[in-house]
Amino acid sequence: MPKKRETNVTQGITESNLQDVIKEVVSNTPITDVHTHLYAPSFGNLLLWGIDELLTYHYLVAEFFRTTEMPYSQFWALSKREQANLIWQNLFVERSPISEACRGVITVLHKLGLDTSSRDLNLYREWFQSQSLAEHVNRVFELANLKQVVMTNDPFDPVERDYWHSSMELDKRFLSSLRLDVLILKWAESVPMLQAWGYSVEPNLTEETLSEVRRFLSDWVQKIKPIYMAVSLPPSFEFPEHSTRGIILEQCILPVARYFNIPLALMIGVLRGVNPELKLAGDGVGRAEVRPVERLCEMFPQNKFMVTFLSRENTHSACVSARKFRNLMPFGCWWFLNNPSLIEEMTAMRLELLGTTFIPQHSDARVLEQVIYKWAHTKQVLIEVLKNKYLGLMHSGWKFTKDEIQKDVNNLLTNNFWRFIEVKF
Ligand code: HDL
Ligand code: ZN
Repeated sequence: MPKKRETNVTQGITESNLQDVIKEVVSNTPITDVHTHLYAPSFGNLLLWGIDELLTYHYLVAEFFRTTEMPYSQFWALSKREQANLIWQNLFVERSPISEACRGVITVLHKLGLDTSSRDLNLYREWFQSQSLAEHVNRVFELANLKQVVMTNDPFDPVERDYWHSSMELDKRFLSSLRLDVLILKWAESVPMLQAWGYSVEPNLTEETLSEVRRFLSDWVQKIKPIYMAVSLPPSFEFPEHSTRGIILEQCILPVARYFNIPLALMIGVLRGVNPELKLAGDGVGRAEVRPVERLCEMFPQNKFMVTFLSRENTHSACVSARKFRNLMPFGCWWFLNNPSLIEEMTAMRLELLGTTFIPQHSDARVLEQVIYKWAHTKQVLIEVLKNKYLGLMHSGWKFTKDEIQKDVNNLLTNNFWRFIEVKF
């Protein structure tokens, strides 16, 4: 008979203080933000920050155009400040800022200690302009309780490439990832660039070309030391597929990822340019198939796949697939799913099907201060969903400690990711 556990093992966790205990643990657990579009300060203007960048976030641009007949070209011809003024007027003054992207700006201003009741945009501008970037980055990381963020690094971006070829000192809180959308989805555009960089590739995927693409990937893995490689894929993604993307994925990306034991993050379901007039704000979503991901996991058991789908309809089958393959790590509530109502549904579903063995969220932040609201809003939901699960255990007589809650939350907010990075199947 197992020794009866001491009744004081719950260290006084009761139904009435459970929420407070979980709130304290979640609020105080440092986070690894596994996918962002932020850049370390050494990347200069590539790091976007401040109120005008927050207001011209492409999510808000899309919402702005629902409130105006203004021709797209007229808006795009304006300065960022003029665009921000219009967005502030239409979405924050003439209407309550209730959308997730609007409310996020208000959360950021409030958490930074600014008076949101003043609604004085120029006062906010003066405050941001008076900040030193180094101190501001520290303050933002502290407010969001971030340990590290993973950048999205594109070797085909001419501006970013130059930074990687300079002798810049990288802030250790900013980890790199190797983003390969151009290679896999725009092969024809990649060829001349690869040739200019000294890789003897040709449009046909000959053995020589595939070997040179592998050399290119290895060179960049050694140059930027990415924590993972990543590609975004359309809803039509199939695998195996006798196509340029299918062959480059199977013959180049997967072998190099295996050799360096780094995961491949698959971000599936984006329809690029549904409305090109909206530029970055013009992408849409489509329901994808999950079977191709299962085939990848089965055919390449030594590869590690982080996966996030853009369509809500894919969430459940992705959880079931993750139950079948330990080399599949679901992550985040991506983009159009990064809204409290959907974060709640997805996180409850994932906890019920996967326990604490997944990565519940990434911010996808493009502007530095967005990590403040994206994590604050997520943590509010995570606390509520976790409370319900622990309450269910409590009602069945299960005893647990604050340390055990802390271990679970450490796994969810950082350790699952790092264990997946380090594990070798
Ligand atoms: O492809 C991606 O990584 C997406 O996250 C896009 O960058 C998208 O524009 C975005 O910012 N979503 O939040
Ligand atoms: Zn992204």
